[in-house]
Amino acid sequence: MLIGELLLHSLKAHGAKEVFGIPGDFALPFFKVMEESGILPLYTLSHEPGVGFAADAAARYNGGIGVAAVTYGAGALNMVNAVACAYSERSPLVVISGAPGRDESLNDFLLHHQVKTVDSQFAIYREITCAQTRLDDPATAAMEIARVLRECIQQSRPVLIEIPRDQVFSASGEPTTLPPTPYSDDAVQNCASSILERLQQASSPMLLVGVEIRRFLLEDKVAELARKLNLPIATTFMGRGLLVNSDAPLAGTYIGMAGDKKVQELVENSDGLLMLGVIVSDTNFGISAKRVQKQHAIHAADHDVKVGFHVYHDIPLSALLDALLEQACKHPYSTTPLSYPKPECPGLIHDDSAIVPMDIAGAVNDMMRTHGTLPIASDMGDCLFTAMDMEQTALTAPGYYATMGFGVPAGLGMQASDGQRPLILVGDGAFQMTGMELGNCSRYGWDPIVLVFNNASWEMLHIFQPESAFSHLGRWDFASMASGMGGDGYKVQTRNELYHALEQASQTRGRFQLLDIRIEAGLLSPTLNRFVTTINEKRRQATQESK
Ligand code: S1T
Ligand code: MG
Repeated sequence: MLIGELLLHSLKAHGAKEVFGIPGDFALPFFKVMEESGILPLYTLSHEPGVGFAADAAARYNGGIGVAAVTYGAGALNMVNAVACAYSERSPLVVISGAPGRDESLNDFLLHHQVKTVDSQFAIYREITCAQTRLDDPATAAMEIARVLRECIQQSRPVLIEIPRDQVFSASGEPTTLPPTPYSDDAVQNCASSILERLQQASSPMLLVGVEIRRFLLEDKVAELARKLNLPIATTFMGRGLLVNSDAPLAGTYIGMAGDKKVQELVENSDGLLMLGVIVSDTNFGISAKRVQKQHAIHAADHDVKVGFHVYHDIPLSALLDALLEQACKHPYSTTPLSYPKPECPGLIHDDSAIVPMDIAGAVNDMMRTHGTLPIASDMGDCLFTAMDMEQTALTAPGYYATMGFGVPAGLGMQASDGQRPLILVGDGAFQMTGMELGNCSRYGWDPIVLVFNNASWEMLHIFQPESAFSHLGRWDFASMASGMGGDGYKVQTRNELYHALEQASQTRGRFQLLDIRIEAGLLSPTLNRFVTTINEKRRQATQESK
């Protein structure tokens, strides 16, 4: 088997369903193998950040690995931000990069796309991937690929595989997979029993869950644990959309002071809070990390479990859940089943008023109630905070790393990976970054519904520093751009227009539908409003304390 084919078969054996990419001369041979072998479908996009975001979102959405194939230097380095996002938000993204041929890199000529040395790209990627390899030896290629892909899956983080252009057609071994890294079952059992003991002693125990439970395909087990122990569950901001299709007692989304008051009280007053797969960060906790009662919190994430002052290392989350489920049967828990009513999701008032962000949530809720739920891909910006008032559905968003430019390509990645039409939420600033990727929809038959929150502003910056004029973006006519890119555009200025455009968009299949929703600058969603108030209050307190 050729190294190029070996790589594709290995990716497929590890769960990859497709490849997103942009070729270059260092990657042409590998792209030739991809196209001609048909082992995995290839979707080319327009700009490498979009390639990275699409592959990352496909992985997040399906709970498998995502693959981004790019050229050496200009390609791979153009994707650094997207890979960094995947690293920090624990998404298993495989980056395949072309590379100079083995012999080319030995002579003294500088090669195009080379930064400092031939290895500069590899060194840069070391910081944003959990494992790396260069396939420059056909004899070890199969094992090297297996080693790196195992790390990608186990750590749920990006990896880099460089394939020198003169090695793609070398003969190599057969694809292989490696068994999971061993761990101590005694440590897992011991950890599980001390967690259960703490939960049992607590008067108000509960679960707070984050993205790792999706990354490691553990949603069903978490739901079962919650039912067995009769514990309420809240998700984090990043984890919103988890467990929506389960019968677990979901209390809502925890975003500290920025979120629902009842959920906030439940989480912050819990004296036995089991956090599973949660990224503890400022955005994720609505700047309330300290409010979660640390001495009572049990935190399992990134292969570590903190129980009080004790830390267990090398505990895979899936093994921990198995042990918890097994031992939970022996513990007596209350049997009155908990249930939380689904929060009332507001609808849209139909009149000729100008639009505020909350109206968009209302219109989406009505649309989903009429036409069925769609998975959501959201960018960073008020669109993501507005999504907190939308019906709970699968949601993919950079809630922690907070990069812009994610939403549009993420939606395309989701539709490529399972065919379902997504709803894309994006601000005008973020649309300016990667919105052009929509031009690729017609080639592949993708037809997302795209809601552009067009407030003519980098509003999330403007609210923190209103005196600066540089946040005013001017009003772009995104609706008119749509037809040039093969979609349909709607300029939407009133609630009635919003309703009609969304109806029309829902009923039109086969072309992307873009609603250019005009919002007066300065109008925020209720969640972002609370988020900003909380941050400003914190800053004010910090300045007073330092005086
Ligand atoms: N560049 C990138 C790639 N990501 C970022 N998050 C930023 C810059 C900083 C930044 C924000 S929020 C924001 C910027 C520029 C403005 C977003 O504007 P828009 O998309 O129009 O949304 P909205 O008007 O709703 O704010 C981060 C979070 O600091
Ligand atoms: Mg904006």
